[in-house]
Amino acid sequence: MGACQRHDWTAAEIRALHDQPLFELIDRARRVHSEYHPGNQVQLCALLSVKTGGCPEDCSYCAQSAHHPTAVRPGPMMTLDDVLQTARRAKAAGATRLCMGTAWRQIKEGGAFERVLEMVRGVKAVGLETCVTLGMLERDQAMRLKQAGLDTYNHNLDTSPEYYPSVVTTHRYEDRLQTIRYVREAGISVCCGGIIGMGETLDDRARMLAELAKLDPHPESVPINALVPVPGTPLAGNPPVEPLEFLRMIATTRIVMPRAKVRLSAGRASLSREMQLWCMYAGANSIFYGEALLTTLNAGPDLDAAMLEAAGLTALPPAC
Ligand code: SAM
Ligand code: DTB
Ligand code: SF4
Repeated sequence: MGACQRHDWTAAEIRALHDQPLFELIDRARRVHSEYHPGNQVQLCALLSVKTGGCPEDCSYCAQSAHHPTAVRPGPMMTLDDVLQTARRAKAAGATRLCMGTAWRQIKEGGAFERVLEMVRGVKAVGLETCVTLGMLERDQAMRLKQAGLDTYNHNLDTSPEYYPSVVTTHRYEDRLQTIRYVREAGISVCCGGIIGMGETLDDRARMLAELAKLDPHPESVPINALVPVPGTPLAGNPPVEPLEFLRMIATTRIVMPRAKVRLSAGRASLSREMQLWCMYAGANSIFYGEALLTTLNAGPDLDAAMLEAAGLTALPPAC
């Protein structure tokens, strides 16, 4: 069990894991997965953009940045009623968690944050785990989210510290880490991962995993996103991520952070269902479940339910 929370993984070690012959990588990841996550269960998380577009940040992958001429138009914040209706529908469709996102640089005090707190209380009362992703926050805001019943906060490191400034210039890697510290201190579980396919090297991917593994404890969930190239963003023309690279990244994440839920996240819809199942075999045990991600399409619950059934996988019950 000593290896279950190693925080001193070097990028070179991770790179060596990642680059080993594929079947050896998959075998090792599968052994870790079976030991720490027996039972063929997959967490089904619904995702909802409660405040879309017009974000002041310049993240070069993002459809919602006001810096990029994308098709996304800034919209008003959703009403509590509409969110609760979505939550009830997501629950009926089989989701166990609702993750609510806002296109904010950071949380600001005022009506919008108060409404998010109501959303957290309301979604919890519907019987779903709650997760929000609201950008940067302060210590007391994390405390207030915790008091409202928030289970998890998503805030990704997204890439390596070295590559981050090539992707985002309006905030720093250190800002991301500080937010994660506040979330942890408030006793909220941490969902933190990244994106592949933004032009980073394999060493950057390894360094990102090393940064994630430095977090003590490891993040409770680690979303691995493949870039969804959004027209109008600077990364719109990036070549698609090779499915086998997605698989290697998932397997490596599983080995480095054995206890984490590894989420096969954005980009999943462009994988065949066989490749999605290989990713689950090699360590993914969580997916976004529903018609849409934030501004782009997801695989859809009907296809997903059929895929899970075909493989004898079942939904992980909610922890709350
Ligand atoms: N504004 C908040 C923030 O940046 O943390 C929350 C919303 S932001 C859209 C959440 C995460 O979605 C990002 O950190 C990134 O990992 C992921 N994401 C956004 N656009 C993406 C894209 N086009 N492809 C893959 N992942 C993406
Ligand atoms: C995460 O790591 N991926 C999700 C969630 N956390 C908030 C977002 C994916 C967004 C994909 C692009 C879009 O739909 O705009
Ligand atoms: Fe998109 Fe979040 Fe960056 Fe804003 S802070 S541009 S919503 S990823």
